[in-house]
Amino acid sequence: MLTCKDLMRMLLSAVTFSTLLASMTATKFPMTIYADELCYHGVFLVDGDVIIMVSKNPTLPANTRCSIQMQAGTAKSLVASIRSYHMDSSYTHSMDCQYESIQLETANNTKMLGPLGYCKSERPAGQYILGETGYFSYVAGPYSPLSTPFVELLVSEVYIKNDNQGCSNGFFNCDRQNICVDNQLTCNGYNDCGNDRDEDINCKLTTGVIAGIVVGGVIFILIIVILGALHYRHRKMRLGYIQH
Ligand SMILES: [Ca+2]
Repeated sequence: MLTCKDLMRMLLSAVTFSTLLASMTATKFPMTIYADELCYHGVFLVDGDVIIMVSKNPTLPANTRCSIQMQAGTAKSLVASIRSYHMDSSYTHSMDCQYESIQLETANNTKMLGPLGYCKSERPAGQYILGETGYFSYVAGPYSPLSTPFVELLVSEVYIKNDNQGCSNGFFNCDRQNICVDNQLTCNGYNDCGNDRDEDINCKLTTGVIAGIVVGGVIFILIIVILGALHYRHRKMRLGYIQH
């Protein structure tokens, strides 16, 4: 018959096993930073991935110019994509980008969003490979913008592998432009690969593992409760028998 010590041992084993599984599937979520809080204040190191927005303030003054430098780790590269985008001036001044614009730039001054920056009404599609160092900038012209643009930029630190080689240990193969992302960036809800592969294949497995842990945990607790109740009933009956 199971004793209390046996039950405690089983409980500890289950907790250890769950912790081990959780550590094996550790996921890293991006922090959000606001560009205007970092303008011209040096380099921002991207560790994993990060969400960059223009500002927390609902409105920005005219003649605002803000540029932030983003840096990947040694031998790594940065890739950037715009998840959400809305710029009021796009709808009121569609002639050019003199009133307001955003830009993504590489260290050798390649302007990813066009020579004059970007200010159209549609979200810029695609993912841009910036290299080890990249820049994000926001410019407002001589008129105050109606409201701060809603730009949600995802910047991910990746590693570009050689052709016909696999990714190094700890990295996930995006199957796109030789990009490998850290395993911790898979299944975090953010499209770091640029083709959603990091949010597709393994996530089903992770969801299954988590569901298995939850179901297993519930069954385990039920067994403990039932055994406890049976043990209590048996003891009570035994005491009653001795008293008679
Ligand atoms: Ca991801």
